[in-house]
Amino acid sequence: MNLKALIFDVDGTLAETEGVHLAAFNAAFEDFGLDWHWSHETYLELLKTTGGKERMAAYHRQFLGLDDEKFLAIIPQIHAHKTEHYKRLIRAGAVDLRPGVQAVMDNGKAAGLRLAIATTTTRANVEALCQSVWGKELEDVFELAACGDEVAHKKPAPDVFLLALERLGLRAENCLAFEDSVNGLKSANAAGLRTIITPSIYGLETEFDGAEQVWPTLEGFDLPSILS
Ligand code: XBP
Ligand code: MG
Repeated sequence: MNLKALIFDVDGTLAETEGVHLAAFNAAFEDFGLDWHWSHETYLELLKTTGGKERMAAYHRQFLGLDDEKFLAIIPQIHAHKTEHYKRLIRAGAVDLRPGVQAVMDNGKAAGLRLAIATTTTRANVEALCQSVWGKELEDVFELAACGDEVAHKKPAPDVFLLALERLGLRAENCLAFEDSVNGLKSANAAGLRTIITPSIYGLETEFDGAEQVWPTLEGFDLPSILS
């Protein structure tokens, strides 16, 4: 494999951020006086819908059986509040990198590989994570990022990985993806990428058909074995 770049998912892969997303959603619901409070169990089910705005619409329609166009129209405003809460919590140090992630990034860079992001979340959230974890700007840690609202179709569609490949100017066979969920695996595979899976504690999935390798964390993953 003539590897040239590593493309990382963010939520659940770089760090276990979904607990912070959940807290941010519930804080935003309070801001808007909604009698919504998502439990951990409800959120595990809701995570099957990627994208925070899409997730709130899914809760409204599928969980509450409603279809109120006036409410659906204010979801972007609720999501903007949610993002501000998320950034505040991340900046306060809510998460650390998952085990082994920094070593894979360091080994990749030492081997001359380019590092990129392909995520469903917002660029602002990735920027907050980079500041919190590395004290740096996003582009000082990763060469580039492809983020949720930049593409028409979120994961499991391939769009965001295809955008990352386009911006890198690389072919899928020269890149390796890192993901935590079946939606992410499907997205990366559909874009033609071999994918290393490290399941998130917020995932219900146990089967990852199509994964190149599945590891509990990246501590066990041996990048040189892929480089050879
Ligand atoms: C996981 C997602 C995101 C987050 C919430 O993204 O599906 O929607 O759960 O973030 P990733 P937003 O591809 O990084 O695993 O509210 O910003 O969507
Ligand atoms: Mg993820």
